[in-house]
Amino acid sequence: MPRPQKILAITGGVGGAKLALGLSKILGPEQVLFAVNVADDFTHLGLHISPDIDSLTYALAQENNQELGWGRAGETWQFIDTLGSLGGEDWFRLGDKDMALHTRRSQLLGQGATLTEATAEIIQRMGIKHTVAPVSDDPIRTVVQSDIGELAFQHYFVREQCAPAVSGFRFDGVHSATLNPVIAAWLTDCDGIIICPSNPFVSVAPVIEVHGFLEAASHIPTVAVSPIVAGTAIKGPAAKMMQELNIPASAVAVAEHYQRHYPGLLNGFVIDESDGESLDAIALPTVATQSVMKSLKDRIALAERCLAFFSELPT
Ligand code: FO1
Repeated sequence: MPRPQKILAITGGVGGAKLALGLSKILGPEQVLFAVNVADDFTHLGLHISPDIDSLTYALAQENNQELGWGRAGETWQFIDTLGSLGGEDWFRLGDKDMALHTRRSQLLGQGATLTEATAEIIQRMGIKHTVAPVSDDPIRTVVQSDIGELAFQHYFVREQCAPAVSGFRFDGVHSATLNPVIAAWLTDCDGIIICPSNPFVSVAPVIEVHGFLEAASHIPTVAVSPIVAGTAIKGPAAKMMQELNIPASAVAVAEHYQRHYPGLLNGFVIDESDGESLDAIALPTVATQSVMKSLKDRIALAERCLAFFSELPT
């Protein structure tokens, strides 16, 4: 297959955003569009929070908080600490700078803007040239089924610190949500899809399960990057979730998950060089490369490797 000229990159949280930054450094806004999960979104303290859009926005602006692994760089916490001292909810740590973004987004939505429009306004103000497209403007919300009952995603992830054992997930609204027309239009003439190393169960699933996505993507070469490296997730609870779902926490099992649940979607799979011995166990064209991204150079190198991989895929 030829090296693609126009890419759709699917991203969830922080891991996906790292590769997205690498892609943004080698592909212009006409060459890559970012399709982002919105199922982690929730309304909190009266504000619309879109954690995965936020992670991507801060990553593309190179304003992400590297110490915390989420949120904005150079953050202060006066608001949330003061709120806590007044008896308010402070388990979801909203930094002072971050609060400005959520306030602005919520204001724009309140004035009638779509999430796509509100995101476009904010990222343009932050100097980002690429398009960050929520997979849908309609609400999609992940419900985590766990040993302590059903939990809204942020309640599971942040409030409960991913401690409950998961037994399944539900994406409320995913089947009635309309695929973002910006993404639908991009899919008509893009020639490659990269699924960034995001959690396949709770970050990628609620993107690709939006009505019309898989059909529109069916003719487009698609490559996924494993978020599981050497049996663990670089960030987040993917490996823990897999164990609780009785799936081995391995890159091989991630590939099998995609093949079983979305047959025909993947044309290629990217694993970390440390999992190189698994190459023969994956029933897809697979490449092993350095996929752990510590520096900007690593992010760009993985982006380059993913793009080059398309031309190694059988036609
Ligand atoms: N993650 C945390 O672990 N603790 C937090 O207090 C927290 C606050 C937060 C605020 C805004 C935002 O956009 C994201 C935030 N995150 C926090 C990260 C986020 O909830 C998760 O990383 C994603 O939902 C998983 O993709």
